[in-house]
Amino acid sequence: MQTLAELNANFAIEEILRFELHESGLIVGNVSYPDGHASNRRSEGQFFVHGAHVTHFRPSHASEPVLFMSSESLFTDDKAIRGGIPICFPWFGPSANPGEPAHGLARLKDWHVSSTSATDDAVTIVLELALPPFQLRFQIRFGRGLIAELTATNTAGHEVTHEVALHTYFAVGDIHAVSVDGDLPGLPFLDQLTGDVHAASHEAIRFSEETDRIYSGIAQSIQIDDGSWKRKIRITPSGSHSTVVWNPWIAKSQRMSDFGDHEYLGMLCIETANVKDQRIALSPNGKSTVSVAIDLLES
Ligand code: TA6
Repeated sequence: MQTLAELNANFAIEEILRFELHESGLIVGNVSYPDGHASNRRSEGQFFVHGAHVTHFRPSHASEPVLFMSSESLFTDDKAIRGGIPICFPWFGPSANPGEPAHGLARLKDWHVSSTSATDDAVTIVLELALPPFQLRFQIRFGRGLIAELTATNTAGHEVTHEVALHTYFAVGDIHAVSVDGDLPGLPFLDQLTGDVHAASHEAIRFSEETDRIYSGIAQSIQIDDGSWKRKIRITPSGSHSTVVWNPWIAKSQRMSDFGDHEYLGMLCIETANVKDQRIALSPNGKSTVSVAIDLLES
């Protein structure tokens, strides 16, 4: 594992990107642009080496962060961070093998920082992880928008399959005043709570109870309309044939020890994924890339 000194010696960018020790002892990369930076595309960002986990993104024109982070999140080697963008790989949901963690292993591993760079428009960080039989490469681009891109390569000598989800937690002012529109309402979905498959509703998605849905099909553009904070977030997936929509609501929030009982009011997960029937099969040396671009629209 790379030490803090090695990371700062090899990958820090003066005044823009610095690696620090989080109070938990985990290593975190903090991204900001100096005041007065020539570009108005500056943004704040944060990611952990643990899980290659993006935990903060706030473009300069935003008064609130775009990503949600639970105030109860644990920051330990054996747990996933609760919020930001957990990387679910190589399986989604519970494992078929007892004793294995939900949502795969990638979000529980320490990744290797392999490159960092900055232009006037953005700061880009690349992290990698060997997770046999896969090699993973995760690229984070903090600019006026945020782009997260995961590439999986099959390093086995035979075909392998995997599921993947960029399990993004979005911060909202009040879930009761949120609607989700764009391509999702035009797709059928599996209700994970009942097992029922529903035809496309063709109506904006609203929230009044625990919601856990897997939309099947290609969604080119998804929009969160936050009536409370009076802002819109545009989500542009790529390489994704599934989209998961989740809000735990009251009872599940109370059952989650790393999530505040009332935090369901201020968050919503829209996850760019390939899961269940949309799992990915890779031939030897085959690659698959899934990415999501997140933009806070000018209100
Ligand atoms: O993406 C929705 C979901 O699968 C929910 O069923 C819920 O379990 C959520 O993920 C969080 O999972 P986690 O393992 O991060 O607590």
